[in-house]
Amino acid sequence: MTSNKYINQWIDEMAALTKPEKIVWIDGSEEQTVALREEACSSGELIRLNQDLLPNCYLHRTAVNDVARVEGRTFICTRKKEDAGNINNWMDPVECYAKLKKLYDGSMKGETMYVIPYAMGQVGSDFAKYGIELTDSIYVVLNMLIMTRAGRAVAEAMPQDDSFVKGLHAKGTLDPENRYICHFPEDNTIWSVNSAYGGNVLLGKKCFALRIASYLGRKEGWLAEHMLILGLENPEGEIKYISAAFPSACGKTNLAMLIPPEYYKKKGYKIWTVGDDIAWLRVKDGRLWAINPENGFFGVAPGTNEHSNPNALHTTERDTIFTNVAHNLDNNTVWWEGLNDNPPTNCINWKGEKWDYRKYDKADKINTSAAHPNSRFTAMAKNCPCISSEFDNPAGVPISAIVFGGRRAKTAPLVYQSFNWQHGAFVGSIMASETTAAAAGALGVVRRDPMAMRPFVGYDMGDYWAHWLDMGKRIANPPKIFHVNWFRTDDEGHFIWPGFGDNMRVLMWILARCEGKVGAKETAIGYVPNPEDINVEGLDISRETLETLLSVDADAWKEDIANIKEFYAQVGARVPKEMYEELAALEKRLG
Ligand code: OXD
Ligand code: MN
Repeated sequence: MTSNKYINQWIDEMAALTKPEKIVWIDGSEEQTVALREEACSSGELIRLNQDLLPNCYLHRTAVNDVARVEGRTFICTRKKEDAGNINNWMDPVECYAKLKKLYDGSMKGETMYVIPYAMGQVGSDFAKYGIELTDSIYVVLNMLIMTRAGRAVAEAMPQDDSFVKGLHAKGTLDPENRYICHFPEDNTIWSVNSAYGGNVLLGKKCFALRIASYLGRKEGWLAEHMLILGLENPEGEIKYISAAFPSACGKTNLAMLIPPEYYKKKGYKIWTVGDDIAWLRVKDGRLWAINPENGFFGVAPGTNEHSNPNALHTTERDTIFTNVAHNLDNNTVWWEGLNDNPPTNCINWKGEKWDYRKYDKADKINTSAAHPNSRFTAMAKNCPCISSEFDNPAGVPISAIVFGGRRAKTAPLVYQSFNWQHGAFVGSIMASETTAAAAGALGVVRRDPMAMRPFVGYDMGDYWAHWLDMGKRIANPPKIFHVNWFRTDDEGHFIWPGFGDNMRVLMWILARCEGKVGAKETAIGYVPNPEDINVEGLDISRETLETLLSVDADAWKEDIANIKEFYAQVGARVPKEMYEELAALEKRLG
């Protein structure tokens, strides 16, 4: 499909290693895609769902021990260890290639190796980057056809050089002890073996669009971030764009697809989704412009419902691959916890076993829930009812505000604004959140997750912060930087902010601040809204609760500072001095 000698030579080498029976190029045609779906349904890899209720929708189950990203088995393989930094796992590239070659050797014997040419970003745009994923999994092919722009047109548009990102995936034996997700940023290469879970094997997403792209972004002067992008349209038809970084499974998809509260809806306000997970940001005409390099959504299913995110729900009603959700045998559809209050009685759970809803125990979700807590939908952006008209615009959208956020029961107020870009980058660097099911490991533990990029920076974290500081110097009109926390609780652990659509009230304050239309209270941590400036019309919330939501507890912050210092020490020698200056200034302001 290509005359690019670098691509053909690399495919030959990888085929000599993995020894597939045949090699098939993915052309992106409907005919080939239909045939692959057929094959996956015959082998049991996919289950065809009720085509009247869920046209062109399928269900897939991964192995029980292969249901989330595995950060402990994810490596950045730079020649010098210090270039990967202390936060990433590191392996010497020579050692890593040798180790993984043994695992790949003959791993595709008797199987087909699929060659997927794909683009992150609009083909032909300044932002676009190209990759090829080789895989022995039809599930991966069908997901990549949703999540990226893939096929013949991309192969033909790829430059005639070796700048493409070389991705090799083999299911192998799915042995968790030999599972590796390895990145070689100096070689534009990604090797993934012994997994079939999306975040580990859809190589265009986390591996390329964040880890490799963040490395390229530093080299080339742009940013690859774990951010949603949304447009907020006012009744005059003017649209302002916001990008926001929250850790995995903290509601990026919900915020990106938010439905405005009645009060704003009636006035004509609208939200448009440009992206729900990844933003690539470049400086142009003195502003920061963003694209979503993806073509679909790989969203968390549990909790998605008609109230929390009707737009996501409707996006998944056609052309969707569901992974590890429950199978309702009564009507051959899908179900997950939080979809509605009617758990199916004739149901197969995410493990493929008969499921009894009466045994569900919130304290042991993994073993008793119908859907895995990290079960997913892979759905097409173009099917989203609120997809932005700018989604496909190769120029991207200009960003007015950058929002950081985490899941914090205490400490962080509902919203605050940083004093300037440098302070904003500092606010990003000290982000923290309680862990979720998107990554393997303990849940609900507070961990520092700078810019929501802890698992995704393809180089040293200190260098990454320095790159943020540099970027700020290059933008004449930089976006204002904010921090939000939708997850504050009372002493009994109940959320005190309604969240979901009502988060729009906070976005309105953020945009009003960007336009200099509203005041704020200056506190030790930044500018916090005066309670009367958050519009709560139609909300049942007391003034006292609002004051609690906006309060800054100096003692809690002082405790946090000790933890931040430990984290900075762990990041190590390359933490920019500006970050330490900001930390010292914060400490001083707290008194
Ligand atoms: C994701 C994640 O899948 O962050 O987006 O884990
Ligand atoms: Mn994500």
